[in-house]
Amino acid sequence: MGTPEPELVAVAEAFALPGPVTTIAPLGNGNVNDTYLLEVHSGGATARRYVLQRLNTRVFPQPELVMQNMEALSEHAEQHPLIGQRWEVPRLIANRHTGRPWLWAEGQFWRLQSFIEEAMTVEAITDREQARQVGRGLGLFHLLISDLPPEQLADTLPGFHVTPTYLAAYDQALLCSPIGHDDREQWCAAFVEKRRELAPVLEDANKAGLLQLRPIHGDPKINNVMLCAHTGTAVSMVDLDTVKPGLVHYDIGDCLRSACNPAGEEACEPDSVKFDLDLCETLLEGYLDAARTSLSDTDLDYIYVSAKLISFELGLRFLSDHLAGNVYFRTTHSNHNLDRALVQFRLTESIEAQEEQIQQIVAKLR
Ligand code: GN1
Ligand code: MG
Repeated sequence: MGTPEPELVAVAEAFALPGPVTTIAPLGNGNVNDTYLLEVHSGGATARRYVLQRLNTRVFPQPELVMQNMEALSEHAEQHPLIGQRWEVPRLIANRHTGRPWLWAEGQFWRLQSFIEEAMTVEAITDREQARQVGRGLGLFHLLISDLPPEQLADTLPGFHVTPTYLAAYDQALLCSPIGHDDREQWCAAFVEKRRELAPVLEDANKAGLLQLRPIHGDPKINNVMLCAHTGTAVSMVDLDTVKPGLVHYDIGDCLRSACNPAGEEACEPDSVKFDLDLCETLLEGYLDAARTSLSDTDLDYIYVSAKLISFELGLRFLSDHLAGNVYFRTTHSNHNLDRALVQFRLTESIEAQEEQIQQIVAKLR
């Protein structure tokens, strides 16, 4: 590995590190923030590792609020540990000048967190046991935050996972950039038109008092669950930017749509996208083993529709961003967001086609 970029080193060394930075390398493949893994020489035989992130302030215009939520979560986790199992919450490292866990430098917002050691993430599930652990990880996380008082959590991203707001944003995008002659755009637009009534299903259930707001993770996709490198058990959930009050169904749905699509979000061939029932069953077993006590029977009634809804919602978000000129999600090639929208809509179709089987799985786990 070459010499780490001096600008990044200067940013990292503004935080209270135990020694000099030796390496910095890009980490993961987030669509919003920039993430780096850094190694620090602390005098011992092994280097200490940290995660440095530049927050996307176009997405999170008030990044201090994001950090405030993360501090509230860390304090809460310290006071309510998950006794008897390995579970870690990334530690926030203080800015050595201000004492706060962030740095503003040249208009950019940075934070540094401890790296969860001896753990790994997967981009696609390779066996059912992993699905169980991904579900169990989300269940444990929900258990951990279930008694975190919602008033301690700011709304860092208003409208995030309120599906009707994405439909409104899509309509807005259409006004500025109408669908043209592109077959794939036309297919997506027709797909959305047929499902307008799906968008408010969870919000309506909340308004009717059937579902309640509580703290959620907001982005529990498969690679945000860390698995122990030795035993494969879930040991942490990372990417805590979107922890805020919401409907747990958006989390359960998001975890299912991400983990039960073995072709992945970036599948090149939309025909390869399929919602896998075995993975769904095992993931829900793992989730409910950990979190069943925090769910009502009505909550369970909404599991099927939440998987379908969040796949539709993410497809809608990708499609809107495609129409708006790719201003939100990072893209690497032209039509990238259109490709991603197609994958999520194909996944939505696959979930719809298997409604009966998914409902049977939920019924069996009640
Ligand atoms: C974004 O940046 P990343 O990859 O953690 C997005 C999620 C989407 C996800 C899809 C704040 O998450 O909502 O589900 O992409 N995060 C935000 O890959 O919009
Ligand atoms: Mg995220």
